[in-house]
Amino acid sequence: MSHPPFIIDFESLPVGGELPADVLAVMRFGESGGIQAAGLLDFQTGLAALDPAVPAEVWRVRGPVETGSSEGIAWAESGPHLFGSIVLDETPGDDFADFVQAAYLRILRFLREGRHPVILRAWNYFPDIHASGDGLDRYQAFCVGRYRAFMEAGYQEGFLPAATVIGNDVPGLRIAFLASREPGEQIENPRQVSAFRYPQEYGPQSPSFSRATLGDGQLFVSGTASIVGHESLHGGDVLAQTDEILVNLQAVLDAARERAPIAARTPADLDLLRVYVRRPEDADAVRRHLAGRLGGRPRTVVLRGDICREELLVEIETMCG
Ligand code: 3EB
Repeated sequence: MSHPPFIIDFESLPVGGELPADVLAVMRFGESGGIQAAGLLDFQTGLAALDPAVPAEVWRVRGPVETGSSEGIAWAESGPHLFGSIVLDETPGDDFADFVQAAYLRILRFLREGRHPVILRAWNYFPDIHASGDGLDRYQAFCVGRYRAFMEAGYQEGFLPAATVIGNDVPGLRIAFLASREPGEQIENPRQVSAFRYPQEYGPQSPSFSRATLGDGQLFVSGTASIVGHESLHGGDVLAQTDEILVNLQAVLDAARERAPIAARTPADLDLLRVYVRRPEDADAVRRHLAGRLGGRPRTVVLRGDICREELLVEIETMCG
């Protein structure tokens, strides 16, 4: 495989400062969650980093980076990749499905007009994910809006991005995405029902994401939870859920390695894990558990976030070359 396109580090860049010229993306952790307070390319996740506090994930590239903003979307592009983000304030009374649909249509239209028309990977963060309105919780409404936008933009079931949807504790809908020139290859997990085929008991519109995408030699693995088939397992037991997730990550790596020469054979070979825990007090135990199972290799950031089903206490995502 060619050299990795991204060099990702946990760094503390000064907030509000000019970003170094080789930075493609910054995912800033912490609950300040300003509306792009630290500059357009500095994506504020609004998620607190726990055990220990990691200030930010910084993605650097080798080639030149061109940056700009249009229609509220901040973007940076380099070679085959465009990293973009948008933070939108909700107005009380907004229909959340409509709000999400409009946000995604804005992104998809922007991409269609440029050189990187396809989303490989998306991160979606917003507050009150379990709150209900009109019989749907906000995650279910999110799935309705996202689906409508994807269908309107011509995304088919076999070309869905890898994704994460996590609840945070700050206002605003925050979407970050990595787009590419060519569609990625969608990878599903044979242990899990594809999310876009989930039965209706989880919501009227099944979630439009793939378990992973392969694009430009990289594997982008979606937020992965303790779900087998379509059911949540090990309710209440965060460490058993963590172990089930490791089995799911192994299954996704196995499926991806049938299609491309991914370097990581097992989760222990991964370089970077992003872990979301519902309860801050679980952070330390989950981190120690992962270190025990995986050894010291994967650098791990543990973030406080709500996973989209209430019984799920932990979710893990990764990417690798
Ligand atoms: C799951 O597997 C857990 O709706 O985009 C994980 C990653 C989850 C992405 C999404 C949802 C999404 O169903 C939840």
